[in-house]
Amino acid sequence: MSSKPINVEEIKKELIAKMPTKVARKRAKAIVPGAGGGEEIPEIQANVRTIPGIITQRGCTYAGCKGVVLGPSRDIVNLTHGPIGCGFYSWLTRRNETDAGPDGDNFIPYCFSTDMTEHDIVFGGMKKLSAAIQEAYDNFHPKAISVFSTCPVGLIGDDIHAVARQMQEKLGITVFANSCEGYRGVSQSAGHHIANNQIMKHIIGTNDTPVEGKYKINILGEYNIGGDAFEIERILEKCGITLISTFSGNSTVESFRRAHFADLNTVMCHRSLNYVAEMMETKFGIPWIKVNFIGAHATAKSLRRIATYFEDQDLIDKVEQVIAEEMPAIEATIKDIRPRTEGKTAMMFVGGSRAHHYQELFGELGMKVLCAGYEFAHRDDYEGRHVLPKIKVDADSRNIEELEVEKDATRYNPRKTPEQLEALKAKGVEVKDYDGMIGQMSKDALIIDDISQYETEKIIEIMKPDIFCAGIKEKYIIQKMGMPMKQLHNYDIGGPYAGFVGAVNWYRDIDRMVNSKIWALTKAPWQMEGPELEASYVAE
Ligand code: CFM
Repeated sequence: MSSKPINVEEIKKELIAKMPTKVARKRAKAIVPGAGGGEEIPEIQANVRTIPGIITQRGCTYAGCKGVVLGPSRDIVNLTHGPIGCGFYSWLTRRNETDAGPDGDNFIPYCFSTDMTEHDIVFGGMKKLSAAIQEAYDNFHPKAISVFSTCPVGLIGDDIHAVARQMQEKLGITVFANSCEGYRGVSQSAGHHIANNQIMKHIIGTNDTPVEGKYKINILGEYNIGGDAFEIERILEKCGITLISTFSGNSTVESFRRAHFADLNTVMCHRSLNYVAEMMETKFGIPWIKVNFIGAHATAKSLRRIATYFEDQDLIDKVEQVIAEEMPAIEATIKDIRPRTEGKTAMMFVGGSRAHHYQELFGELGMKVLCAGYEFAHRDDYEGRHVLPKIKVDADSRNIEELEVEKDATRYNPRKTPEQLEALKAKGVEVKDYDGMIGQMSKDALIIDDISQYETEKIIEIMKPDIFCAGIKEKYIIQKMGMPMKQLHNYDIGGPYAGFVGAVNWYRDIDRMVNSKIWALTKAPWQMEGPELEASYVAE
């Protein structure tokens, strides 16, 4: 447990001290202190290219488009146009759970790929793509097929959109393509934007069969990792709130088509889905609010915000009743566990929203987050959305299409008047806003964007947290340093961690991890005394 006073400026200096001058200058811009005490929020460098040669945590644009946003939909055939590795390594690795539902459609267990080879690179892969779409259709009769391009497809120039159009005409189902070559943006974040654009263009609002329900919402940016969305669904159902669609954990194409009937969009992961929230507001008049179902108190707060938005006493009462029912189990677990976790410290470097969301859960255990950062978030996820007008649009961002969305001629229906929105703001329900992470971290905490492997090792050495949260690429290096490591992308084998049930799971898992003595006992072979292990091959 680190109890010495933390001088963040000194730590920052030490972190970059050994870097070449130019690299150190660039990295310094991505490392800032927190501003949770009302200090001025510092500007952080984010969403810019990783310096070549640095080992980054980031993934590619294809990963963000196929793996993250569209992949978790259960009844769209998501077809990778590319070499088999791209499809294979993005297959079943994200723990986005699904439940086939009454219709029985669930294509998640399948890996769809055109298996591009050298021959296709030389002669073009469009025929192969048409054949693959046809084959997928013949075998599964899906309601929609979505195609994803990989790096070589962009390089040879296959017109995947033309193929999608032809096949849509031929098959009479929705077929669309995503130009999400891995190199197209600086990270997976670009892929989110591309997927959002295509969902907006091709699916949302294409079925006008009304949805029944008094309080109708969508959840944007919830991917059902480890069953998180199932727990959120349980709670919403208990409150009597109708969830039309979740973008995109365990989602169906039909739920997307009718998403425009929601009276409120709730945004979980601001980074990956804020584009859809904005576009749906412009097109259909549906306001959005930021929610966080990670943490018991955060969940309660989010439910109260939803109820306040609907301005309906029945719903407000029902939500209070549900919170009152769920909280005793939370409080009992915290009472048992907190004495063992109080004062312990953590670090989190993950994605574009969890490094922020999970701070609530650590707070509930009395733990302090010493240091946190995103892999690929933008400045608004760090500094808050008020910074949006100041963000410079660079060449890499310009490379991603900005959809021009207009009010829908027949479906636009503003759910709230500007006066009602103002009144909600006075009640603490900020519509279309997100404060970001920096303003919620203390001034003796550090925020680091796109942390490198070197900086990871260094910051652990300097600050010695009790637990480190990141992903599979970091896991074993950190464990070898004698530190418990929690994967916050796939939750290892744990979860759900969302909602009330999830919070209890989290308290228990973190308790076990930070209080286990095993990590302090691990030593590399060369640190151990005694004879080295020897082995030899025995041939029969
Ligand atoms: Fe949003 Fe995600 Fe995240 Fe993300 Fe991701 Fe993920 Fe993530 Mo891994 S959509 S930004 S691209 S919350 S896959 S479910 S855990 S990096 S923090």
